[in-house]
Amino acid sequence: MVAIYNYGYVAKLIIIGDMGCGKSSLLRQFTEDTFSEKTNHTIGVEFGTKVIDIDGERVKIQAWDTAGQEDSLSVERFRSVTRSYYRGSIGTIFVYDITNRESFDGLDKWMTDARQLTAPHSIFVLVGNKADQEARRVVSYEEGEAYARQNDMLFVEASAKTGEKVDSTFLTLASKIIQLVKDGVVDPMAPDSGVQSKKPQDALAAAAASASSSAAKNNPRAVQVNSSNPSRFSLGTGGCC
Ligand SMILES: Nc1nc2c(ncn2[C@@H]2O[C@H](COP(=O)(O)OP(=O)(O)O)[C@@H](O)[C@H]2O)c(=O)[nH]1
Ligand SMILES: [Mg+2]
Repeated sequence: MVAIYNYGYVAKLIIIGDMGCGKSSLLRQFTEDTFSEKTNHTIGVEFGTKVIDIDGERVKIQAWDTAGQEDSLSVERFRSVTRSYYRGSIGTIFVYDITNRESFDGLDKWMTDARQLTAPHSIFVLVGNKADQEARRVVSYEEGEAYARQNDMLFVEASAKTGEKVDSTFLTLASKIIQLVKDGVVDPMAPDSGVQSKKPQDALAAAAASASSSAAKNNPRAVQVNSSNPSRFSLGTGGCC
């Protein structure tokens, strides 16, 4: 039986960065259009989802929101927990706080894991959050942009508070992901690719392919006979088709 979904693809993302830079707030602004001055610390890993329309496709974004701890012991413990989430993601959103220099300096440690553990074609986005706090800014736009350029990332300054550039960041990322699928770089039928097709026609094609390969495995003679007797195709026709 083929399940019917109201979206064609599920794309898995991971959101990383130091504690307090606004990861959970960005995700909540995207999924629920809300912002709170007081947020609870994320414990472990949580996730949010939203279905969006992009380039003629309905895509369910499933974003893993991680807990970034401040002290080095927790960072180490936490990093080992999140490592497993990188593997199944197709996009990584790195967040820093434009009013907090340490959160910007901390990007390198997140980058190390992300580079090692994500697929080579995985898309990286750098978000300088809290753009509404211009008076408290300590990291310039140019610094953020340069870091993104050096590390082959998209770059945006956003505000989870006002919603500025939040939806557009997720939409741009989703659009790049769908392009990877359309270009054949990512296989949406491979379980760990970070994008899964939920289209009935893809499920049917996969089921048919697996049925024919298991039929061939169960009955190797049938394959042998056919392939060693090509002339049977011309029987009765007097020629070849
Ligand atoms: N002014 C402002 N505050 C923000 C913004 N994003 C998050 N915050 C605040 O920053 C604090 C930490 O946010 P949170 O989402 O929990 O950060 P996380 O630890 O990275 O998940 C909270 O008090 C939020 O209200 C933003 O864009 N602008
Ligand atoms: Mg959080």
